[in-house]
Amino acid sequence: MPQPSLRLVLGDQCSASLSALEDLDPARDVVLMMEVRGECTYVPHHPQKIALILSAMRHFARALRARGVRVDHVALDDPANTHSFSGEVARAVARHKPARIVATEPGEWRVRQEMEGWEAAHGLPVEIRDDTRFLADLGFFRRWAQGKKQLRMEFFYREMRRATGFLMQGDKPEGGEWNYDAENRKPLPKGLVPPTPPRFAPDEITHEVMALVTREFPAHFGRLEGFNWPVTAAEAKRALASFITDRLPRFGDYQDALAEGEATLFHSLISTSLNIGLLLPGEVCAAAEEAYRQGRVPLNAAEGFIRQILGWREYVRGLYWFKMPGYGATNALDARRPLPGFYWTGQSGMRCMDAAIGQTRDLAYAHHIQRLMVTGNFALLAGIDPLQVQEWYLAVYADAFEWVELPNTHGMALHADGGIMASKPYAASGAYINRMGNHCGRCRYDVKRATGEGACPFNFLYWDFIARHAEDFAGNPRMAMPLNTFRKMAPEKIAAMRAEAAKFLNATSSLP
Ligand code: FAD
Ligand code: DLZ
Ligand code: SF4
Repeated sequence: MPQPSLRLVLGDQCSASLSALEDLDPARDVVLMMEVRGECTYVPHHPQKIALILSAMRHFARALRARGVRVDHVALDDPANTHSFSGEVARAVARHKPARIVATEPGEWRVRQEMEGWEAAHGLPVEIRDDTRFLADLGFFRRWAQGKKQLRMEFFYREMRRATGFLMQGDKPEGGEWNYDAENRKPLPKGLVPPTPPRFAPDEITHEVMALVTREFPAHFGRLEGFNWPVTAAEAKRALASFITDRLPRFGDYQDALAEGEATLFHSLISTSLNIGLLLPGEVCAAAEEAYRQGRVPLNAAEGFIRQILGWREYVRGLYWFKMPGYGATNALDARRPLPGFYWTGQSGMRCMDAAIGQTRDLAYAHHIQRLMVTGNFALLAGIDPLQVQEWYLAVYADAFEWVELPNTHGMALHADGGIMASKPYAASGAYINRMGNHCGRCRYDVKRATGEGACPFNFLYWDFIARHAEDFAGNPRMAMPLNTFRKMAPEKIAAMRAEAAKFLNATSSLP
């Protein structure tokens, strides 16, 4: 019998078109899938994220076997499991005596490093193939980024529009503009109820995995009941279709809205499916464009949505690999405070924060504005240590993998990269949260006050942040407005807000 190729499929690689499966010979090769504790605990992942990955892996293994492929699937509760990728590859090499190992590049630097050690460890060729499930290969990003001082997503996105032809009329953008964001900043009007997303009832495999996760990871933050993520490509396609019909038409309008009791608004909820390979970005963009061309959705919605995938998603992935290793290690704003305990309890007393954290606990999901302008903004203003914030975001969201989580947290939310990703920090006072949502009306804090009894913490923390970094941002034209306002403020008012901020921040260390 000829020696097999050992083909690896990691938990976020559940795609039939995976490069590691190209040229697979079912009569000879073995696909290795490894459920390992190390990947479940290197940060304490939300139970829904672990269940999603394990269930998707088991469903994918079943689909491969149905095609006649030999799958060696190591279960989490297999007593012989070594619980690391390297340990399981070593055991599989001993079992199958392969001629070579074939993998697709992983989504995290640390795993890539691990893979690169296997050739020497086993005396076998290890072929690490490109991840072709993205629309831009890493060389395309590198060529675009090389030599540029600033790496702005908007310009990368235009290159991607030209390269792929999405929403183009010849060499011009559809409708004459590249970006319709000016139309996309509406709060949710009273009486408009967003449609309920579809339900994906757990099947036998998912139930089994949920029981396993409950048993194995009882202390991890997050609720498992109510698990509702697609775990197969067929389910993910249904999720996409329902989004395109029910929510995409208004996606653009309410993309930046925040609303009490509305966890998902008009968002797509497809990041988990994209990130573990149940959907491909090309099919998602094509579906949105088709709906626009058929007159089912307006251009501001189709463009705004396609930009998230073709622009932001591809851009952060390129940026991650372009800047690693070391991207996450900078701390440009010298933020040193520990992460307050209320990021885990959802009991800060700030209604906007507790809503975002509470739904994160229940759903392993928060939409972009909650992640960026509520929990991210708070961490930025309060000067929380980027490493601790990064770990939190990586642990608590079902869609979190370092290639996408790190640039969003470190670069976009915390400005800890010194402005590589964003030309100015996404810092905002309570006025922004009040304008975009309806949390403030029912909050114990007063969004109109910046000092004194009941003052909104986002207000005094905002001005404390500006005061701390006035020098750092002095040369940044995009910060001229807040800096001018700050310079015109009475020194006593600044002193009062800063004292309030210090008192509040010191108290947060003693909160749960
Ligand atoms: P929608 O709002 O419907 O957007 C559609 C799709 O566009 C998303 O599914 C996603 O694939 C893509 N997208 C949108 N914004 C971004 C972005 N900034 N970067 C990359 N892709 C984007 N996204 C993740 O997938 N994983 C993460 O770990 C993650 N961490 C984040 C951390 C912070 C601090 C911030 C500010 C953003 C983070 N994002 C992350 C980006 C974004 O918030 C999520 O992709 C989005 O909320 C997922 O929900 P959705 O599928 O309903 O998205
Ligand atoms: C996130 C995750 C978890 C929780 N568990 C597994 C697992 O048991 N087996 C596996 O192959 N992958 C898992 N993953 C996804 C990996 O962490 C992911 O493939 C790497 O971080 C690279 O992106
Ligand atoms: Fe958040 Fe301040 Fe509004 Fe309360 S008043 S919900 S803390 S912004």
